[in-house]
Amino acid sequence: MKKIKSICALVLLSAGVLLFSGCGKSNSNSQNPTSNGKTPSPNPSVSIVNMAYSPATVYVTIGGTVTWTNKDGVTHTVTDVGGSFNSGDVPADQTYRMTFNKAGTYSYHCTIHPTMPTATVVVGN
Ligand SMILES: [Cu+2]
Repeated sequence: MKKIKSICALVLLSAGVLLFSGCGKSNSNSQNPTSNGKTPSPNPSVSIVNMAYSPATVYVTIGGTVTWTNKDGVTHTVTDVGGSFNSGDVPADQTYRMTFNKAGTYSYHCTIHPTMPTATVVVGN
């Protein structure tokens, strides 16, 4: 009788562990929908070079700061398409910093050069 009880306990325990690990998996997916497998950094950098933002997508933690450095010989801007931020003119060799306190995906572009590809900041922990 004692043996049967302990086997039952073992079976219940294993079922519990299986259920728990299953939950953990789906939780981590839903809690981290923005990073797409990328680890967000608290202080990622973007170069503006050859008329493009590189990398085209950066992943930043909530409360983190992105630094853009203009490595082209001409002035660019870092301008959110949705209007959340705008660097104004960033001349050659100058930097622009923006701190992101709200999770989300921000598309930005250069208002001086409409042909430059739009780039993205993904904010999430
Ligand atoms: Cu530009």
